[in-house]
Amino acid sequence: MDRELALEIVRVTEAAALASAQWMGRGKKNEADGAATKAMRTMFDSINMDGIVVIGEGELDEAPMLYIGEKLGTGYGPKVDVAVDPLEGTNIVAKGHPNAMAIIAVADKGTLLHAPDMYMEKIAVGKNAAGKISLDDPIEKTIDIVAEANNKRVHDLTVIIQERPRHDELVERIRAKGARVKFFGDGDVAAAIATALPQTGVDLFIGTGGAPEGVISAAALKSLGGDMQARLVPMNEEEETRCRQMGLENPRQLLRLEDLVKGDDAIFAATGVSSGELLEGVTFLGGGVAETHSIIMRSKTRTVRYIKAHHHLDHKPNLQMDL
Ligand code: VTB
Ligand code: MG
Ligand code: MG
Repeated sequence: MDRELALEIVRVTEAAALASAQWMGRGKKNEADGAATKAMRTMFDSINMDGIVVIGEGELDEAPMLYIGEKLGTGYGPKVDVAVDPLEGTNIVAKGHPNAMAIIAVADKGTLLHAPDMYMEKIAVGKNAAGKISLDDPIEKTIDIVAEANNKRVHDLTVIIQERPRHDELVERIRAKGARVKFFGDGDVAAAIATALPQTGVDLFIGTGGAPEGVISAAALKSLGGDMQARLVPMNEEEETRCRQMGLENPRQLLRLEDLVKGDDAIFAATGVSSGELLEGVTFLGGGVAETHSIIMRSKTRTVRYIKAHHHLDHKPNLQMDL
């Protein structure tokens, strides 16, 4: 992949964030999601790459844009797999809550796991604990390993987990072990990434969330030197069949970071829609100007860039709101 691609990709997440932020607080999650998807789709057309969506907004028959299998880019340039979540946190935006982002991961063709839209168990840590964790370990053992790796007392360890009844037992065990639990409502990509950024104070991410978000998080963790493991959780026969159709012979196999994102050339870009763990959201500054905050990283060089941009919305006809 060309290194310029990373900076091109951030223009796409910026556009999606700007479009969906205009729907913040209006109680309309589908409109917020639709605006992000449309803006992302439009911007992709101008990028020199020969891309194919491997994680997207669904299949052709259910999603008009950014569906799995859709070709993206001009067709010239690097052959890449593209994973998108145009708006990670549609409910968040509808309600004006924190932590929504527009996200893309791009990697060499054939290197991103093709994950169906279903649940996935996940665990993520930063670089100190990389290579030391296993999803198969009991949570108590994992906490000891991460505490030692991060040179903290168990008492000071922060485990980030999505607030859902399915995690009740896990939460009880984490607290009984003596660690601290930080809940989030939606948006587990930001939560997984937080473990690899020491300034967040988050040490361990664990729990069951979306499989697409899992693969996207893995691209970021690879760039940050962190680690992640996962396991798909098929809920019925249909989901099992879908896993097999996507090339996973054993749908319940343990997926290591290398199984989620192969090789060492993945790009991750995200722009904040509402402020959260990782990024500030879109701010409308007045005078038709909006500020965005993005993060872009590439696993090959491990460079992490934060980009703050001012956009003059009246000069961007694509981003006018269709209210
Ligand atoms: C997660 C999270 C998403 O869905 O994947 C989660 O990253 C899955 O769990 O932001 P639920 O079905 O319980 O929500 C979201 O919260 C929403 O897409
Ligand atoms: Mg989404
Ligand atoms: Mg999502």
